[in-house]
Amino acid sequence: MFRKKKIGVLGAANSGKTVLLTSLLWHLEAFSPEKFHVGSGQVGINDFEYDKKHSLWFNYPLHKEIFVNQGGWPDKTTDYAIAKCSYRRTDSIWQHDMTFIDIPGERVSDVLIWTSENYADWSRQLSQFWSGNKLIQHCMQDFVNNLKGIDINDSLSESNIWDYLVAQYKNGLIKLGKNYSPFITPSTFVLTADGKTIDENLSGKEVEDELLRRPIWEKGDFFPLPVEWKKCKNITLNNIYKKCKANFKRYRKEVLKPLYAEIDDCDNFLVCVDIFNILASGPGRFYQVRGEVDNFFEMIRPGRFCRRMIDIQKALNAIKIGKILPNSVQAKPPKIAFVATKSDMAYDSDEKNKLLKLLERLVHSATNTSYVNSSFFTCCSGRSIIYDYKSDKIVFLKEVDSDGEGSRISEVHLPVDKWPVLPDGWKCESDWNISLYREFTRPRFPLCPGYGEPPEQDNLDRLFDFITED
Ligand SMILES: Nc1nc2c(ncn2[C@@H]2O[C@H](COP(=O)(O)OP(=O)(O)OP(=O)(O)O)[C@@H](O)[C@H]2O)c(=O)[nH]1
Ligand SMILES: [Mg+2]
Repeated sequence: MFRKKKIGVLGAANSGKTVLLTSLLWHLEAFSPEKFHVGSGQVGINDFEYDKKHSLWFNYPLHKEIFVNQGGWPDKTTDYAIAKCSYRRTDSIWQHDMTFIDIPGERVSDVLIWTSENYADWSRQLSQFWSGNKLIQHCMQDFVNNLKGIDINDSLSESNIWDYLVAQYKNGLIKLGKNYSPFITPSTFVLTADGKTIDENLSGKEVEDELLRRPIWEKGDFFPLPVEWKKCKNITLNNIYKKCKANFKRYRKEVLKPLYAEIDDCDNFLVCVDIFNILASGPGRFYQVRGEVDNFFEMIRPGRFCRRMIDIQKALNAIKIGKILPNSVQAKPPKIAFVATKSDMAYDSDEKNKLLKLLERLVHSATNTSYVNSSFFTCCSGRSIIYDYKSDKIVFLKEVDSDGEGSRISEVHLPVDKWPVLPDGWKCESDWNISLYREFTRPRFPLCPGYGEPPEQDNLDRLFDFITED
């Protein structure tokens, strides 16, 4: 007898999804009641098994090995991956079968392509989104102006106009990237369908040149266009519209469908948000994450039929009949755990409270429905800093030297007043000083507790309880 659940792990690139999933699986596998409290704290986890049969299985053993043998973090995710495991709990007779879906964060920016009704709807919604924020609008302004300024009586050929618009759209996306707002869609511009990212060793100008050389999507570029182009009498504009529309449809089917079909099929979701990175990036990133959460919420909001079922279930629960129905026929709203990741960087309980408030305020508009069961968490999946109360210093590891025989790592003790303090709320655009938060985004090493032991976690166990319990 078993219970099954499928959980989508979502969030922007670098938000901490893969580390969270790796740490969670590891704590289940090497379960220790002192390090991972399940349920009341008395519950044990046994018989953990990891299933590698799926062709796109999540390479948990490799991620773990990087922690253990290299003292590093897992690699960036370049394609979606499926983590299937089973275990038993000492407080239950069931075998629990859990499936987690890890995705490359870049694809989250494509949620609007997936959720919009068609190409025209996507074009309309995307330009609406751009106009909602000054910075984003500024980045895309040249592209938008050039669309309006295209002279249909000009002698430019269709392919000239096409190339011109592709270049303009790419320039806009590059500007977004430069302004820390990677709302880059179609996302294949920065992470190709076969998983190629931009070479990390390239510098600013080289990255830009490399991006300008790349297509938006290898199989056919597309970008949003005004719906008037569809109906207009000019055959050139009409053809360009048709071409974008056809490529949009194909992109949905070939790039997004496999991944989003998995997400559509999930019971519950973890949405990872890196608040530290948003603070260090500024308003563009803030609006991007909020926009993506809103779009994603629209996607998982139960349809009208399911909402009615949930209402019936709630009425039955109110008269205490609902709970005696078999689990399989109970209609439940999907659960969403919004997670402020990397919470070790909020070094004490006051900072952690602020972190939670920032998360709640960021996603507030999306969570305002009783058809979704949402909850908020701060979580550390792999500690990389410690606050030493005695010396009032922040301690972390730093790579100091590479002498050909491997690198040496030393400890840094930073006075706590040199560590950024979280704000009490989100700043308006003019008061937002990103330089105050730069320290948060410096790469750091995980502090491995002991050879082969799972990384030190905080709240990952509470998160596990929420997302897996019925
Ligand atoms: N301090 C700290 N850093 C973390 C923690 N989790 C992740 N990180 C850092 O965040 C980086 C990105 O984490 P990943 O889990 O790879 O991010 P991701 O969301 O899977 O990113 P993509 O694969 O690009 O979508 C890691 O390389 C670490 O540097 C944490 O709990 N604490
Ligand atoms: Mg990842």
